[in-house]
Amino acid sequence: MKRTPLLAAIALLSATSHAKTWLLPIPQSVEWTGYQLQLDPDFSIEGATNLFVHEAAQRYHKLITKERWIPYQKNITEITPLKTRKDTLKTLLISVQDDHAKLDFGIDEAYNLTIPDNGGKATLDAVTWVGALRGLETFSQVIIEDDGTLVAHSSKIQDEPTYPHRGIMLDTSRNFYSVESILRTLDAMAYSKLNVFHWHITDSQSWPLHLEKHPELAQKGAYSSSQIYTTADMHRIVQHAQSRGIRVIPEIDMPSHTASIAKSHPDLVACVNKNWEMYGAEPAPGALDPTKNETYALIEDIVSELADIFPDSFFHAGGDEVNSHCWADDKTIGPYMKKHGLTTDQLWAQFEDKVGNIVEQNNKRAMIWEDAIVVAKADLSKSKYPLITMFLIYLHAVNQSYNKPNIDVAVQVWTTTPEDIIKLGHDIIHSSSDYFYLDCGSGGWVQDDHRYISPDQKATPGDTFNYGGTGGSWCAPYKTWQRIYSFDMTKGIKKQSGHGQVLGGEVALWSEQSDETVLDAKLWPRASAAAEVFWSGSYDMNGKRRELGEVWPRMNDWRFRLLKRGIGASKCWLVRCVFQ
Ligand code: CP6
Repeated sequence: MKRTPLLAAIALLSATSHAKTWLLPIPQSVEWTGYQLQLDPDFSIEGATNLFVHEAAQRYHKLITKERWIPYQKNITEITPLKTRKDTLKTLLISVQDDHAKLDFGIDEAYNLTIPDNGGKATLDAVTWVGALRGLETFSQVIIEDDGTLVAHSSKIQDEPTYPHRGIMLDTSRNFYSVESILRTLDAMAYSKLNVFHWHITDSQSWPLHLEKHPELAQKGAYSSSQIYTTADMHRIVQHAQSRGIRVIPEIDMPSHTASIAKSHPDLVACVNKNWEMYGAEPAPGALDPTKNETYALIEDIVSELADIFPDSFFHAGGDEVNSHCWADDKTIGPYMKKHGLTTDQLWAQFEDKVGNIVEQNNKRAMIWEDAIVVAKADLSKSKYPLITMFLIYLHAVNQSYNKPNIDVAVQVWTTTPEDIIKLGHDIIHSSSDYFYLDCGSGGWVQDDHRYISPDQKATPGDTFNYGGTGGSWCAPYKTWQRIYSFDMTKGIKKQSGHGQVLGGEVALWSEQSDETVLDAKLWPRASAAAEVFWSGSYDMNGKRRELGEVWPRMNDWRFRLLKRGIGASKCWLVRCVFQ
C-alpha cells in the first residue's frame, strides 16, 4: 500500500471537492462519496482473528455507540451535500493479512477503509493487525451523531503513516504519575495514532523503578514506597500499550541525571550535593562514575532486567547534559582524567561506547539524546554487530521497505540542526525543544531573594535559581498547538546515501512543573497536533505544505471529541476556533 500515482490523483480530486473533514490525524487520502447512512441498531464489527484486533473491535464498538459525537463543523455537510439512504450500515468487515507481525519499529500500519454508498458492509483492509487498529480508530471518527441518530458518511480512505516513530516522552522522575494516568495517556495516544511511549522513568530527583536485581535503588531512591512502579505495573503498561499498537521504550538516563542512584549507591555517583549552578543543569546534580567497573556492572543489571520486561527493540540510554566540572572536581575521577589525559567529553564518549555495547549485548538498538554525539562526539556509528545479526536486521529493514539497514544508534535531537547529525550517518528523532517541549513556558527564573526574572532574561549562574529546572528558562514561551504544527519535518534534510534518516518525532513532557493533575491538559490536544505532523507529514501527497487554516476547526472539534472520551484536553484559545 505504497503511494501510487492513482492514489495521488484521488488525493488531488478529493482535495478540491471534499477536503473538509473532522478526522485527526488527517488521512493521506479521503474521498467522501456523498451518502449518509444510518448505523444499523445491530451494527457489528466482524473478521477479527487476532486477539488485539478482537479486543479493539469490542472497545470501538462500545465507543462508537456511547460517544454519539456531533461535530461543531456543521458546514462539513454543506460543503459535501449528503444524500440520505434508507439502507443502513450493518457491518464493518476487517481483513488482516498478517496477524502475527511483531509490534516494533517499522511495522506496517497502512489500511484501506471503504464505506460503500449503498450501505450494507464496510470494509477495513490492512497488512498487519496494527494497521487494522489504526483503521478502527479512523472508522470511529467517521461515525457522528446527526439529528439524534448515529450515521456514517460513505467514503474511501487510504492511509499510512509518513513516519514510523511517533511518540510522547513522559518524565516520571521529577513527579510521579500513577499507572492509571499512564494507561489513560496510552488510550489517548491511540486516538491520535501515536505509537511510541518513551518512558523517561528515572532521573536525579527520584528513582521510581523497582528492579528485582536491585530493589535498593527504588527503596532508597523513590519519593515514597507508594511511588514505585513494580514489575507487574510495567507489564501492565506494556500490555495496555501493545494491545493499542504502541511500543514502550524505557529510558534510564545516564551518566548524568542520576543523583537518585546515589541514595543507594553513594560510591558510584559523583558531585551529588554540590551546588547545582556549578555541577549540573538543574538542582540535584550527579553523574555516574565512569571509571569504576561496579558502575558498568550495575548498568548491565539494569539494562538486562529491563530488556526482558520491555519487548521493544529500542532502549533509550539517556546521554544528555554531562557537566564539565562534575567529574573533573571529583577526588578520584579528576586524577584518573589527568593520568589518562582525558577531557570530560572524551571520558563521556568512552562511557557512551561502553553503554552502547551493553545495550547491543542485550539485543537492543540504542536511542540516545543528541548530546552524546554532538558534545561528547561519541562514535556510535560503527556497527559492532556480529554478521548474522546484521543480516537479520538487513532482512527486516528490506521487508519494511525502509531504505537502509540502519542498526546504529538513533539520536533524539532537541537543540541542534538535525542535518548535522544525519550527515554523520545517524537516524534521528525530532524533539526540538523549540517546538515539541510541552513543559515550556511555565515557571521562570527566580533569584535567591525570590525576585522573579522574566523568562527571556538570561539567568546568571551563581546568583539565580531556575525555579523548577526547565520550562521557565530558555525554552519559553509556551508552545501552542499551532507552533507545534508549524514544525517542518523535512526542513534542511536531504536524502543521500550514507546519511541517516528521519524516523519520526516525539513531544516531551518534562515534569519539574507537571504531575498527573495537569497531565491531560499539558499533553492534549497539543500532542495530537504533533501526531498529525508525524502521521500525515508536514506536506500532503501533492507536496503542498499543510496549512493551519485547515487544521483550526478540525483541532477544535478534536478537542471536544477527546473530552467525550474522558481526556481532559485543554481549550484551544482563539475565538476563531469556536466560530469557524
Ligand atoms: N531533564 C533531562 C531535562 C532536560 C533534559 N534532560 C531539559 C533540558 C532543557 C529543557 C527542557 C528539558 N529537564 N534529563 C534535556 C534532554 Cl528547556
